Parts: sequence; C-alpha cells; structure tokens
Amino acid sequence: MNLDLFDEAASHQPPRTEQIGPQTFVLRAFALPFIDDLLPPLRAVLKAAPFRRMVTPGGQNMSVALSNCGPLGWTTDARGYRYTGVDPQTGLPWPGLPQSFLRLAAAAAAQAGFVDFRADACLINRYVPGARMSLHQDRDERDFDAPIVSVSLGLPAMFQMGGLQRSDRALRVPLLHGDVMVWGGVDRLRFHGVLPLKEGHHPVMGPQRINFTLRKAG
Ligand code: MD6
Ligand code: FE
Repeated sequence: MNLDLFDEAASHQPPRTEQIGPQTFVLRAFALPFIDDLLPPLRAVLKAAPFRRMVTPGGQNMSVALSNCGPLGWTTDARGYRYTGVDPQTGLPWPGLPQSFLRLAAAAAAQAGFVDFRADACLINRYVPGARMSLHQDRDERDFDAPIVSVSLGLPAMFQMGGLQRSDRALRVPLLHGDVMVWGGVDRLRFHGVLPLKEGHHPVMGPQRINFTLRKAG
C-alpha cells in the first residue's frame, strides 16, 4: 500500500512548485503526504516543551508563541536573540528532532536545489488569530549557506517576502496547510514577516496556525 500516493490523490492537490525568488520556492501541499508522521511527534515535542510567549530584546511581548526541538533552539529575552542547547524554562535539552521532520526537510530542500540539508534546529511558532510576525531577517544562525525549510500547518496566513533592505517592497504569499517554503543562497537574508492571522477554524489544527522552520544553526 502506498500511502503517499493515496493521500495525494485523495486531496486533489498534487504538489506544485512556485519560484518566488532566485533561491526561494513555495512547494504547495508538499507536507501533506508526510502529515500523519508529523503530527504525533509534534504533539510529543509540545508536551515536553510547551508553547510560550517570549520577550524581544526591545521589551516587546511576541504575539507568536514558540517552542523548539533539536540540538539547538532559538530563544529571545531581554539579553538578545540566540540559539541554546537547553530550554530556558526547564533547564533541560530541547526535545529531539523527529526523524519525520528531518526527512521532510531534506526532501523539500532537495526539491529546491539544496542537496544534503541536515537541520540541527527546529523553531515551532504558534499563531492564534491576530498574532503576527513583523519584518525581520533570520541571521542568528552560524552560517548562511544552508537553506531554511518552513512548514505551514492549520489556518492560512499571508506571508510577506521582502528584499535585502527593510524598505524593499514585500511580495504577499498566502501559505496554506501543508505548504512548505524553502529559501537560501542569495535569498537567505531577505526580510520577511507574517500579517495578523485571520479568525478561523481549521479542520485538522483548529483555530490556529503552526509553522515550523528547520535550520542549520550551529
Ligand atoms: C512564519 N516564518 O511563517 C514565520 N523565517 O510563521 C519565518 O519567520 C521564516 O517561514 C525564515 C524562513 C522561513 C520562514
Ligand atoms: Fe524568519
């Protein structure tokens, strides 16, 4: 029995690749064939390291709640942004990175032309209606050669993909349940953000959007 083919056929949404920059790709529905292997480990990770809202170095409470899994996890507090090996809330190592996350990340990266992507960090974001992410660059990782793979689950979001300057005009990209974005190379430091999440109820994920991004941070 080939569950992957079955899921694709059942969803009437074959994966489609949209290129929105020289090295930025939106892989539509790419995560759907993996979904049954993603959700149980995701639940286990969140049980060990629950979502929490963090404070930016500027003193703002983030509207997005976050958690991490993998050898390194991204955190922020009054002292700054950084990757740490332990959850500051428990002092314990972050939960392990599920194999299914790593498999999905490597497959998506390869589809976008990045061979041998091995993530060592996974940042998990939860958006409830109204939550947003202002324009930022991802620059806390040690090297910018590896791409970032970003998986969207649940309610639709409007992603903003800007340029290398904060003032560059941003393209709006709707991201739906199962969509995967991959970017790297010359696009690695593009500014990006997420507009306030609209109210809604997703049949699988409920009244929220969960986004997880796989990175090579160390
Ligand atoms: C989000 N994502 O989609 C926020 N960063 O909820 C990000 O900030 C992000 O999706 C780097 C690469 C991909 C992303
Ligand atoms: Fe980001």
